[in-house]
Amino acid sequence: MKRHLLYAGLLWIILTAIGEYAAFNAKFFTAGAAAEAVIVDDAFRLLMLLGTPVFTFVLAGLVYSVLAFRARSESIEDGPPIRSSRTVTWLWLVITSGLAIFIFFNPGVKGLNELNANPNADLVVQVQARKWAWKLTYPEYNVTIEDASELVLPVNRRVKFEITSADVIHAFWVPAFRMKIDAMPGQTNVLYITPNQLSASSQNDFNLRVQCAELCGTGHARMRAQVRVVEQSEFEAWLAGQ
Ligand SMILES: [Cu+2]
Repeated sequence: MKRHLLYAGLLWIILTAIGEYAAFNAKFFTAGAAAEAVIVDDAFRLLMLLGTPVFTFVLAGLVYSVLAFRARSESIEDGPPIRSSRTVTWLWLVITSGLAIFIFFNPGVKGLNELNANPNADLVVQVQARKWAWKLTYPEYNVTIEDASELVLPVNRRVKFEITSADVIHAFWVPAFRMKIDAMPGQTNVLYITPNQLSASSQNDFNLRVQCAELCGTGHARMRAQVRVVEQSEFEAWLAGQ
């Protein structure tokens, strides 16, 4: 028994080392383009780091048991019954509950607070989704764009998006900003985003575009608008031209 625990434990440590190395170093996504993206990416990485030892614990137990306790050809009898261990049960309960409670507060409550607590914004953009287009309004500038082909934003300004829908449930999503929220009829959902990188001049970046992320009918996949992040002066010039 001691020997089995030792081997399974070693397997757990090795798998955990490999998993943590990957979780630390893997590039899960392409580069973010908003201040909020850092918070989301850090949260994702923390969850990977915390989840890896739990995953490899189960994997090590499973893989080791399959190899060490497999039926030998000369025996088709059941193995000896497994008795539960109170210690193991309690340890499992306490450790995994502790982890769940920890991530509820960090990155859960802490991260949401960082994203949403500050109600100040430099710019408001109202977004109305419908089948199958985005209508964008800059209320402070009296500019409305029906069927927007692009969303133009000033760099390093905190933008408050007020998102709703004219018909069914859609979802506002910009991958490079890491932010996504449902667009629902009769309700306004709010997202704060601070783009912190100018868009490259080459367009058609599928990471940097508004994409509907809630299946809403035949035009769903085409329901998108390129995001263009520009300097404040260029932004104002663009507004004036609308
Ligand atoms: Cu949609």
